[in-house]
Amino acid sequence: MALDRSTPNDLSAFWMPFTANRQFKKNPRMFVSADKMHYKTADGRSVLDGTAGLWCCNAGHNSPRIVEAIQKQAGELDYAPAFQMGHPVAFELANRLRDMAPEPFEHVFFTNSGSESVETALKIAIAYQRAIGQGTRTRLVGRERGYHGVNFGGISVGGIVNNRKYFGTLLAGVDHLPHTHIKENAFTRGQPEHGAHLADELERIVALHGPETIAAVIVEPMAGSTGVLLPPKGYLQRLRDICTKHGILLIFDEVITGFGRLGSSFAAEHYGVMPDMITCAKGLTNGVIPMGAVLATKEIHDAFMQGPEHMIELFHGYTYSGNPIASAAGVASLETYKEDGLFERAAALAPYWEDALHSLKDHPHVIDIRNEGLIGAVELEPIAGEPTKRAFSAFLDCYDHDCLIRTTGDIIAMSPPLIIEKAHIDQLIGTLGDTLKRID
Ligand code: PXG
Repeated sequence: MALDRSTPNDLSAFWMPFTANRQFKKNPRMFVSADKMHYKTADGRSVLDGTAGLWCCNAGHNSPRIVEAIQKQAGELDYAPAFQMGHPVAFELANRLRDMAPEPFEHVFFTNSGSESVETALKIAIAYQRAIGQGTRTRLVGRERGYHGVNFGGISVGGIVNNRKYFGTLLAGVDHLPHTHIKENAFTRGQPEHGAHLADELERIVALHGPETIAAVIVEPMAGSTGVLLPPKGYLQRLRDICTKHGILLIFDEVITGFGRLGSSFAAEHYGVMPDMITCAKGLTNGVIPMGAVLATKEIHDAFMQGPEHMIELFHGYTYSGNPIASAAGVASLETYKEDGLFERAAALAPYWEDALHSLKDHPHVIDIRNEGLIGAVELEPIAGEPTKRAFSAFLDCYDHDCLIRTTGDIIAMSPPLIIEKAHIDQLIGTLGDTLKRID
């Protein structure tokens, strides 16, 4: 008998991630299938995906090359040991990723998520400094309102209070830059004018501890999770210059901004500022199979390639690093992005997206609108004494009207698949506009 997937009868066992579990289980919102720009709900509605899942399904859903590649790989080589053994697909994906990435990135370390990519990059940074005789460099610098996943390294360098305060002492030796979200920039289209000087705070941290204690700075070039906070013009270059001056590695966490979201392969290319490492995940496999990666320069990689050849050079890795099926999904995803010209498509649609978003300026509750590439945020005035409630109401109302959006605090964030059509943009923004008029 066919399994009826539409009506699970017991929701209690699954402790859902980053979810209001009790609220959800009283009024479940279930997706049972997806194709291209739409999810199908358990009650048969078609919901427009305004978020590419969780910023990951850049090629849309049920993308044929990816589906086929996974099916084929599962029947050919399902799993191979990841340590001291190889298989061709992981090497192929690493090569394709290198070819797609900006020039300095020649080496790829595979992980299974954005969080693991962050832990991996932080560990490589500290170990690299030690390998080049800079073993006193163990401090890490993150940024307020930064999101770098949910593992201990990531929440330590991250700057989201609720993700940190419940979980004990975290990593020692971490400092935070100020975030770049300043009021003067409200309603800016694209990169804001004000705030490059906020990068100079790094000089203050360097002066406080001494440059010889700092291994790396990690930032999202554009902070996605905390509500689409854009880098002010000149900010990233200033960070780069200060890091270079003091021998500090710069890591861009591109888990969201990678794979076309801003209209180019990575934000590093989009903003024309090169870090020393890039972390990525999500769009690497179109979100279909868990996988992440760290891209490193030749300089970083080669620093480890010393000592006896039979010795492991980096004591780090995961059972599923470069998993065959994930690698096959990755190869097919990168092929799809390239063959279908999706990064160029995102860049071409960005002005239409920007105009549509900013048409919401005079709608009720709206206090700021931000955009870059195919990312958009609409910030709402919080209800006094009840933060997050207004945006959550907007999320529920949009869902009831067949559109999926995301919220963080009182900010609505949207990041549609790069295959979106203008008519879908009209529907998404039109629905959100109606929602803003309906909610309290
Ligand atoms: N770094 C960045 C910049 C991210 O955005 C992670 C690391 C962690 O990735 P994993 O794969 O471990 O979840 C992320 C993830 C949202 C949202 O709604 C954002 C993320 C995940 C889920 C929801 O903004 N970002």
